[in-house]
Amino acid sequence: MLEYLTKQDPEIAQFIKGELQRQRNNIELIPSENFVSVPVLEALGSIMTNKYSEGYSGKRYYGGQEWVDQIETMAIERAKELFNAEHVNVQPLSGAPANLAVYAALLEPGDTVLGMDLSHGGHLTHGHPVTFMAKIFNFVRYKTGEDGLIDFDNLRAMALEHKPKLIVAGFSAYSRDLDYTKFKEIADEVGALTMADIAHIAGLIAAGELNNPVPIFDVVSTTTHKTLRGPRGGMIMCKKEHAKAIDKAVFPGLQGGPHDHQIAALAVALGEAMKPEFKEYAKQVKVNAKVLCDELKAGGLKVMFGEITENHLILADVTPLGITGKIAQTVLDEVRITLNMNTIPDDPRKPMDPSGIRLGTPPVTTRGMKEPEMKQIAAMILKALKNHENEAIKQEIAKEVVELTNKFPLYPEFE
Ligand code: DSN
Repeated sequence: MLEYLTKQDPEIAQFIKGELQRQRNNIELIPSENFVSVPVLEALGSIMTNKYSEGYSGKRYYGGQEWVDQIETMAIERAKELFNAEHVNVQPLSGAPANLAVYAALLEPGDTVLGMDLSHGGHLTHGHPVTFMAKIFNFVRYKTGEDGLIDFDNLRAMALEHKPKLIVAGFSAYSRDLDYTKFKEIADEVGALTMADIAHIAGLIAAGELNNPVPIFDVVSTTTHKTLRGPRGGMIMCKKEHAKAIDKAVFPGLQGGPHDHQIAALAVALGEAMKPEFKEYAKQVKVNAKVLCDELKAGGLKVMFGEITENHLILADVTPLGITGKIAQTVLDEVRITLNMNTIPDDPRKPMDPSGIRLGTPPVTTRGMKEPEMKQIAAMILKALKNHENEAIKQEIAKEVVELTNKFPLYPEFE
């Protein structure tokens, strides 16, 4: 691996090799991460990075587009088929730019948007006050109820009161599936447009494992690198009537040249997502998450949102164990288990030292791990958290992690 880079720039090569070893020897549980295939890596690291191609297939501002056009068209066609979409734009550079493009396409400055509160599982780009978007648009945020489900009566009351131009459904830390028809009914009642952000769950939707908002909603945005297991990137799917506005918002509204290497890699990943193996993968992601969730709950963590997961992730309060999310993340880093600290709904603690942790199963499932490994991982997590000041026990767990990861080789193609 990295034959030429190692000769020319050994320091950078060494850092990349170090990261490969980290990925191999750690248990990766950050629910927004995954391990792409070697063919996806090949397309991503290809000469497609050299090309400029502002515009869209058949309508570009630069010459020499005969291969770029075919790649972008193929990515679009594959996405249309997978998600049952009328129109697809594969040029957004990632999830946040995709969401900004949707707002730019559908809204005027000052318009009101109803989105899910960040601490209840939403996302920064759905209107958190720290974002630039929140300066441009008037975001109002809805929450989940006591039962962990979205309180649709309250959502409807808020929609009637605030008269949003757009209602956003979607999340980055919510463990339940969504009933998109309910959002749509409320939006229709108040004359609002609908946007779903499926960044976390696109792969599970593509595989038919979760509800699909694409045929129902006006616009659906996503990243391409989470459960969809593609390169880092973004994608917008929409009804034909919004196609022109979305395309214009992405380019020339917000972006310049598309990242053609990224789009080529996305086309490869979408091709993989069409295969029966990917359906099996998505099913196992959910099964694994459920097992992990049940074991952590039995071990004393307070799982949010009705104490269950219906997708790939779990949000859990660790304070019942007498620790904070920050301590949990640090201790688990020490034993080679990687996840992230996270706020819980209406968290009394601050985001840099919150009450919870967020974890999920897409990467470990890609490695081939199944129910027995989830039980073992949950046991290791609980042991580490309950013995967070005991160095000897933490060392034992770190050793067990390496033994487990060695049984599920990652990128054996690379030395
Ligand atoms: N950073 C992504 C996540 O971890 O969920 C969302 O932006």
